[in-house]
Amino acid sequence: MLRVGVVGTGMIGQDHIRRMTTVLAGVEVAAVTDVDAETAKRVAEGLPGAVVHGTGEELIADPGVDAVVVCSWGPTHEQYVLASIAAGKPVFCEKPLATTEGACRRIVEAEVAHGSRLVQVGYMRRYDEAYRALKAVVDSGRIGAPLMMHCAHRNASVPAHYEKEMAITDTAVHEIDMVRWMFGEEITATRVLVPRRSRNGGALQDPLILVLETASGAIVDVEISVNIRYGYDIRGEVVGEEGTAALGELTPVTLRASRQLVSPIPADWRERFRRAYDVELQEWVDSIAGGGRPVGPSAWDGYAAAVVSDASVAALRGGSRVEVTLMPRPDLYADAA
Ligand code: NAD
Ligand code: ISE
Repeated sequence: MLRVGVVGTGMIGQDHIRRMTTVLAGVEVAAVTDVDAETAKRVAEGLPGAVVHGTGEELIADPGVDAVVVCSWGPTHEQYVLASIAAGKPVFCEKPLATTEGACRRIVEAEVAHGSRLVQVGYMRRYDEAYRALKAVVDSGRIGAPLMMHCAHRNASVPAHYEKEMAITDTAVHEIDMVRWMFGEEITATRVLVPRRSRNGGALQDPLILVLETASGAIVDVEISVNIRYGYDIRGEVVGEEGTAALGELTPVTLRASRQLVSPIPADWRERFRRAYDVELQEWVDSIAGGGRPVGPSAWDGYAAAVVSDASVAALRGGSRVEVTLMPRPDLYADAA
């Protein structure tokens, strides 16, 4: 049984604890911590035998913790991932790996110095049935060479602590990672278009459109809306030389009544990606059980997404096209996307 310690017991921390304790096999939650000690204590009440630690560092050092799941705010990820690597413990870090290129680079360098993979990043779209089916079509060649992709990432609302640039660093990073994986190549340049502001977005610049260029010359547009009100809506359509392929509508039932066609829309990411998170974490547990290495999205993937994210923030601030340059990829990540 893999004994996991969870750092950060907010929304996704609690959701991952629920799945590790009631859905997945071969894993138990042995320890939790949160800067909000009351939240950690309350969450631990539902976890018989789990220890509540005062800090993430104490949790990581606990000999009763075999592996770490980091679910705290993005800017705090670096310290916990670096501490896990220093302790030689596998660490699943929710996205983004860290919020800046520099922080991700330090993580990559620490893992390379360690000499084997310990880090996996929570880019769960790679585990989603619809995204996997879309990639299978693209890889099959059935629509010819991919030329463009149109994406929309719409949140009904976002928490009060969500700041302007998080539309890129916390939300669009999902598409940034997905595009690298879907197209099997790096993103080489980015621009950000700024439409008229939604009155639902308060001080946020909402919506935004990212325009990403890939190494082969494909162009991907990504609409980011974070106060769309009507639900959580994730879209993607790849345009190829011979056809197009799009993420399917995921609803299990559509209702025709009263002269209307009705199908439900997920409330948020927990509902839309429920199964993807299950598969992602079960595969992570299975990969590291018995001393194995993680095989999912790596620190390199987290680094590459952060470089594009930083470039997009610069493009948003400066209003121009920004080129993306990655450092040479270390051999440790030779099989990365
Ligand atoms: P949240 O605010 O609900 O929870 C974060 C928790 O971390 C809070 O309880 C907070 O007190 C705690 N925290 C903050 N700083 C800390 C620190 N230094 N040490 C320990 N705990 C600390 O936020 P959330 O929505 O659960 O997001 C958490 C992370 O998960 C973010 O990185 C976010 O991007 C990511 N996330 C990923 C997905 C996904 O689809 N993969 C979905 C939601 C959130
Ligand atoms: C959140 O952190 C997530 O990762 C969700 O998947 C995303 O839709 C949301 O915009 C982020 O804030």
